[in-house]
Amino acid sequence: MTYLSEDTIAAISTPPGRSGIGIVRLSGPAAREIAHRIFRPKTEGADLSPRRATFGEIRDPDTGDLVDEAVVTFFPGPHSYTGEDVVELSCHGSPVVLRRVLDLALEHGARAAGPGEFTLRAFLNGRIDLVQAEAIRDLIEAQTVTQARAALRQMQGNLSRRLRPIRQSLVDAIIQMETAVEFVEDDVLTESRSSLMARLDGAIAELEAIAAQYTAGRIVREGIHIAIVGKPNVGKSSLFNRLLSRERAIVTEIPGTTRDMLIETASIEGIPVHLVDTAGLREASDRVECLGIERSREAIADADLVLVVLDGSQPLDEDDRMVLEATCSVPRLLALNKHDLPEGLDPEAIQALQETAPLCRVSALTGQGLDELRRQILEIITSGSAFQPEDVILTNARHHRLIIAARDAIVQARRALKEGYSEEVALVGLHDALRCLGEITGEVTIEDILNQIFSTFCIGK
Ligand SMILES: Nc1nc2c(ncn2[C@@H]2O[C@H](COP(=O)(O)OP(=O)(O)OP(=O)(O)O)[C@@H](O)[C@H]2O)c(=O)[nH]1
Ligand SMILES: [Mg+2]
Repeated sequence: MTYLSEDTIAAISTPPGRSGIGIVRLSGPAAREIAHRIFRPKTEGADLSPRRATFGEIRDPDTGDLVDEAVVTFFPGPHSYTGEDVVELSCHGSPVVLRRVLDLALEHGARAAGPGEFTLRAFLNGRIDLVQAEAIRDLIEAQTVTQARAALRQMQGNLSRRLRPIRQSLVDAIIQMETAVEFVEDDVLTESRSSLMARLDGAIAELEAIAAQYTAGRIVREGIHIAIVGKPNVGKSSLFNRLLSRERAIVTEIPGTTRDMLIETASIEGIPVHLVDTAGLREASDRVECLGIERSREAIADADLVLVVLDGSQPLDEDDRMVLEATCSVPRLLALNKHDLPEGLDPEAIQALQETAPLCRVSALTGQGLDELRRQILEIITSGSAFQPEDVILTNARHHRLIIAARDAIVQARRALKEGYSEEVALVGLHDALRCLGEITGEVTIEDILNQIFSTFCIGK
């Protein structure tokens, strides 16, 4: 598929702000011509030869003003990022210079690119499918190495490759059934009904296997929220700082130090963990403190996991019991903090606590027990399963929704066949499934089927 865009787009492709190098990118039929107008190679007679870096000057062709010195690379279509002619002008990374170069490109025939438009063109030109386009966005936005790797795997087409045989299998099933509908008298379907069922079962099983990965995939992509809660002064903010490895929150010996919620992201084994430090829970009369406590309760409700902090050097009191009560119905992990001090809880109390949730002894002051705490957090968020972030290919909610919809449609088609409904009913389901899978990668499915039907079957009428 080739999408012929008439206009040439231009944008600054590097982030706003100052840097060593900044890039203005052009894509479209006039990319090279525009570059020629505003850029002169330093070497006499040099030209923008494909995929070669050329050093020279960018000047305003109307006034002759020198704007910057730049290294320019020309990537002729179709073997470029967008599939069109692309020119990259690597300038000095000053926002003023880059804006000026972009303006020159716009004055000489380019149009300002919309968000994602380079990648959109790559998709329209068949350079990448939708999964890969989304993966490029995820890769750029990745906050941990694991996220970046998952995005990279998708960018290289791992999910699309895994879906391809399923789509093919559905297309085969549809062709088999369409033929049966055409030649009712031939009774084609009865013969091959069992092979058809086996095909559908295989597709259902494979889609379920991919969908099952989504829990891990979502964790890798979005991370999890952990609310750190407890009564005042037990060391929540100290633990928050420890897990972040920096002094982010204010810590004092005064109970009620933290008033507002603080959210920061740490990484545990490559999984982004959004930590929420909260105001200590207690019966408070101070208005500001009451508002903070209200937020702490909201944080408990919103969290994927609650880290309940208790002061291990003191016996439990009413406030601790209130905290334990407030978190009894959410996934939680108990941290018995201040383990550097003599233990103040009796063994029965600890035993009783352990029966309600996993418990970890830590010291935010010395860092003791922190590795074990991280390990336990990881175990809870991965539900104890052998979590292999390296294998994750399904991270995107849109893909997950479509895979489930495709699975459901095949299940329905299978039921219709089994219960003896006409083939047309089952065909509707299979076409639905195919459409869902096609939507994931952005491929047009009806054409696929038509092409295949006409190329592989000699109907002869
Ligand atoms: N000995 C010891 N002291 C600690 C430990 N963790 C925190 N503290 C001290 O306990 C006090 C309270 O710590 P914070 O981290 O501010 O406690 P918090 O739970 O955030 O308190 P609020 O924000 O008031 O709810 C400070 O004086 C800390 O230095 C620990 O592991 N051992
Ligand atoms: Mg605090």
